[in-house]
Amino acid sequence: MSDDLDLNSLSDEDLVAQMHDDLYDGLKEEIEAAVHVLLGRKWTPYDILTQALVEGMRIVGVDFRDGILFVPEVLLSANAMKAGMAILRPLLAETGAPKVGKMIIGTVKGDIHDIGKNLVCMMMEGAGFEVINLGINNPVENFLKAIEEHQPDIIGMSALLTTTMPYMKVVIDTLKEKGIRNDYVVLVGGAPLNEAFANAIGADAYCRDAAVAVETAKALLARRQGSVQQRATA
Ligand code: B1M
Repeated sequence: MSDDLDLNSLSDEDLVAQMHDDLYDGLKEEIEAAVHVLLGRKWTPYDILTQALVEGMRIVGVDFRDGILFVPEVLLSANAMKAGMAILRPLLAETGAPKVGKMIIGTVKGDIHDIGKNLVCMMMEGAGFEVINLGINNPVENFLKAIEEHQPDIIGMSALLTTTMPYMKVVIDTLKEKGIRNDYVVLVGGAPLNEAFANAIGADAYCRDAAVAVETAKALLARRQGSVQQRATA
């Protein structure tokens, strides 16, 4: 972005296009400023997140795939994205709703992608879940430790690489070996996954995006609570 560009003078449409460019160029401060401008224009945090930030990152992803952008550039984009998300996080979490359940979530071993997972955390918090974010590159031991410490309702796993997604099965198989698999709802997500993969590894559901993760978590918890009540009254 040129130094003398006044973000306030841009229409919403041009500002969002400018944000896509700034995200592409990894301009953290410009992204932060633009997020504030859109908030000032009464955009919802969710619309800013999806239309400006996630869409901008999608464009980055296409050029990364096509060899036009490289890791150092994409890292700058990721930092700019995270800076925008940091402003929106408390706003999305500000629902004041009673906690509807607890989730631990982490990116699995060997994988350091965390933007999508962090987005899931934000949306789940916004929907009233308590979320314990285990970060990136988590071996099964980290999941087990967090389960013991936090007693969650839901275990979430994220993987963005075809080489790391099989590790999700290692985690689920370990839960099975310990006889605790059915004590939790297990949700998985990440760009290379699909429903068939989630079924094959024994997860409860594949979540295409953060909004689906929220809907799925609510639906599966409600079903689980329903069956517990049914057992209690039978
Ligand atoms: Co990476 N990378 N990357 N990368 N990177 C991908 C994933 C890739 C598809 C790019 C490409 O080639 N087109 C490709 C994977 C190919 C494959 O495996 N088939 C790839 C590669 C190859 C690599 C490296 C190997 C590159 C290299 O070193 N040569 C390397 C691996 C490092 C490692 O993990 N060991 C690498 C590194 C990096 C960076 C560090 C530079 C950076 C990550 C920075 C960070 O995350 N802090 C990076 C990025 C940014 C990407 C792309 C461009 C964008 C990912 C992203 O943030 N998307 C990505 C291309 C792409 O995906 N199109 C790519 C935006 C985000 C909002 O979407 O993560 O899909 P997403 O999350 C969504 C859903 O998937 C879902 O909800 C989210 C929100 O709606 N979801 C969940 C995700 N997790 C969930 C968990 C749930 C539920 C839903 O639990 C319940």
